[in-house]
Amino acid sequence: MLSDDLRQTLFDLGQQQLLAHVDQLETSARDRLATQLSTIDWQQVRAMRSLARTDDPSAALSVDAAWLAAARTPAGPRLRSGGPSPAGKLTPADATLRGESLLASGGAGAILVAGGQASRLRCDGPKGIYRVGPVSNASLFELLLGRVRETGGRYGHPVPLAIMTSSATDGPTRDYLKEHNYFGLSAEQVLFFQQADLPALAMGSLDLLLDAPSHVAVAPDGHGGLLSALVAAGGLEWFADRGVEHVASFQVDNPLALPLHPEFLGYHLLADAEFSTQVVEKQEPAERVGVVAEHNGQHRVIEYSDLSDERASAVDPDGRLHLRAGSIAVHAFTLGFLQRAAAEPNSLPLHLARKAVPCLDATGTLHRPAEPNAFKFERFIFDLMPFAERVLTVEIDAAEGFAPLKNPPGAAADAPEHVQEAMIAQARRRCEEAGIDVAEEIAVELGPAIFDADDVRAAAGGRVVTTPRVLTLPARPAS
Ligand code: UD2
Repeated sequence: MLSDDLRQTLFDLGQQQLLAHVDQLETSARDRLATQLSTIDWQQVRAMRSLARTDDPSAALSVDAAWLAAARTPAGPRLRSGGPSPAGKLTPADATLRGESLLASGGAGAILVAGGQASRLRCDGPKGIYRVGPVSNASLFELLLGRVRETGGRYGHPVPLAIMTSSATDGPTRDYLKEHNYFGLSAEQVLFFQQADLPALAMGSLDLLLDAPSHVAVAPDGHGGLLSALVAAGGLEWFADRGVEHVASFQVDNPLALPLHPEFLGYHLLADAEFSTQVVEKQEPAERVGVVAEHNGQHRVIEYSDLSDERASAVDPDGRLHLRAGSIAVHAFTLGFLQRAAAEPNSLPLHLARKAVPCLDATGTLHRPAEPNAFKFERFIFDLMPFAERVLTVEIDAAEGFAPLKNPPGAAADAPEHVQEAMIAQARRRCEEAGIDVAEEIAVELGPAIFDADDVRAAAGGRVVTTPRVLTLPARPAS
């Protein structure tokens, strides 16, 4: 039922076009539309319209030009080499010990950001069900959940995992993971929570759009939506009840992600950081990763689309990019920081992007525009950085921890074949380090239980690998 209040709100905002087809709808469709309209935060829509009126992509940044001009790449330790941090020089051995004891005590949890669909890969459904294992043909979910499971097994304590879905991926993700028994995680170890949607606004009129007679065109509210969605689902208490004090978040599109790497977690602990983040050295100005920048003790991620060409291409005297700490969206937070940030009303500003959004015209015909016709709005979790007391960047080797799957087969970059090459190359390096010969052109893949050279040797079961193999060990039971 469309309430009088709702009709009045639509009238006040000049949005009666959303009811253009309501008289032709069956009761159930009309109810669906009424329910969707009643969940829209109209106060927020007003704020979105003001932001869109400025049409300034950097409006959300609230970084003044002087800050950005003075900003530099923060110094931080590098995985396997140690280095500087707010706590002084850190060694890999110290960090690893600290991280291992956190994992062994059950103090670490994880958040998998999986609200995205596989549409850019030209597939239906959640991105996490896309199969990318070069030998195993395992899906992203299987690879990533397998690693969480085995990390728990290795350190003797299951790692609680919260999985963020969106309206488009929630049902299929739950069904898929249930059908596969959560890839060996226990059902109690997994919490699903769904991020919110935000309506798109037509460029020009700033009106909301319908993409069906009974449905307003909406899109997920960005990975920054994880904070409010996690709070709404009781996720902070869920982690706290399980003894978690630090959570690491990672994206479903990166099968090499190392959110629970003990050395990473150890640096985070030793630096007493509230927010730690993994970075890879950005080599080319055009690479599509945000950069972590620091000035006057404040850290921020500047998204690639918000960085001017001039600033993105500035180089240091040694020829490296001046802003080169490429953000790969693997973060560690203290639970206390997330609790504090959740109480801060404006901690996550809206960013806007121009997108081509399918919509109905006045006659009710669906159009699929080729060019951007609307603004979409998102929040970015890394915007919490300026609120953290201590931020640490930990540099990792991209070949070891970053192989994002963004584009369909055949694309120039970040396509499944590139991800598979990266996984095979990593497995071949691990074999070489363990003294195992892998025949030329043979594809090998590391199973989720392979952590070190001893594991590689045990899994290989000999000195030479001559046929394509997934190097596996029997699953370790989490105690
Ligand atoms: C993101 C980062 C970029 C870099 C890159 C690394 C942002 C804004 N940009 O770029 O700086 O770190 O990733 O791969 O973070 N997702 C959701 N809900 C949403 C939006 C995204 O769950 O509302 C998930 C999505 O499933 C995917 C991930 O977040 O796994 C990244 O999303 P994307 O592919 O849109 O981000 P991209 O490549 O523009």
